[in-house]
Amino acid sequence: MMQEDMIQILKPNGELVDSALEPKLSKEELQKLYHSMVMVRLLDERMLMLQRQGRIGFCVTCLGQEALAGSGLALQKNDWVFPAYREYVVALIRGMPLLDMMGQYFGNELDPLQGRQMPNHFSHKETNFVSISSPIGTQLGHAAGAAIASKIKKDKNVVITYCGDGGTSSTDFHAGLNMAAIHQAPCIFFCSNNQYAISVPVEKQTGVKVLVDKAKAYGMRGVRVDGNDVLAVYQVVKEAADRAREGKGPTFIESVTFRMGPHSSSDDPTKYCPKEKFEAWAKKDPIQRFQVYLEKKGLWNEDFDKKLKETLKQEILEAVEKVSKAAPPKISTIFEGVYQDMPYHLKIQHNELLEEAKHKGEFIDTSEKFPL
Ligand SMILES: Cc1ncc(C[n+]2csc(CCOP(=O)(O)OP(=O)(O)O)c2C)c(N)n1
Repeated sequence: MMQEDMIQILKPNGELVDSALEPKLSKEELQKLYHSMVMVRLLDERMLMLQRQGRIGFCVTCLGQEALAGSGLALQKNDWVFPAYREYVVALIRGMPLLDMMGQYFGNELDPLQGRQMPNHFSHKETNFVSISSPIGTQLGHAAGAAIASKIKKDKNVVITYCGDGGTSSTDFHAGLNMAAIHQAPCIFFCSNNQYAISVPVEKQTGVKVLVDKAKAYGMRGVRVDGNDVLAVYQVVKEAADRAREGKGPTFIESVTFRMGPHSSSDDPTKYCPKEKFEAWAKKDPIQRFQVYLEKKGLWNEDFDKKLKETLKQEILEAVEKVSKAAPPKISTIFEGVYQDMPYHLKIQHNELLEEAKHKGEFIDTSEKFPL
């Protein structure tokens, strides 16, 4: 496949490439897409700010990759998501509450994970959003396994998993795609080719010209899509999910996009990425492109946008306000959550920890707050 080949429904200027390709989405679905894309952009800006202020330890952003929302909308409620770390817009659009997300950033008693994961490594049971993997690629094998299980159980659930361009060079990429293809499992491998794996550009990452060609090696259907076109992302994932549900096997999707921010709050992209690249990709912004489409449909104007952003910013500020005041997780939580009934050796360790902390004067409070 050539580099310029990719499925596109909206041109970078927001016009339809061909009206016959336009997905039949309701007004509510289009609004849901826009709402989640704007929400995640505002959330990213705020969280990066809080990290710089030292109020949270770490964050990853999805700046420029908000069209990932389309993949979340294309799934059904009981489908499973095995994410990398940039796809929390998928969790948002599938219904993960903002307060749970905020709790996870702060890692306190309002964190559903009680501070056991790195910040920004969400998981949400109710929406089948499995814990974000930090080690590159591990989620691909987990997803293949879950998809094989779904096939055996005949439950018609589809599994989607995500990785970056760097993720396609991992050993788990091979293991995951190979297993899913052998078993014709209902699995979608969604690769966001955002051009960099931290500081390594994609051309130094792999010998192939386009990542979608890797699908061929596994005898898997491959699709290349404009990753800044939310309608195209929705459409290719919907098709892949329909095929998977009908027993037609897995699909590998290369979504061509660009990371418009740092790799994480610990990175400075100006050290390795020429500013011309940022300028060129800014013209393909997924949110602006979608705005033009929505405006033509009578679903967007500047006044509406201003009000929406004010409302969402307020929602974020209220969540920050509420969560940042919460207490640390209870110290007993380090011993809970693994076994249904705490085994005796953990009970001993638990009591020893309380005693030792008391002895050192670190805390004597039996409300069992972490001595942080
Ligand atoms: C197995 C493993 N090796 C190295 C790392 C360190 N690391 C974290 S993110 C990253 C780059 C990943 O790039 P890519 O897959 O393209 O995803 P992106 O961050 O661009 O979304 C690396 C090397 C890791 N987390 N796990």
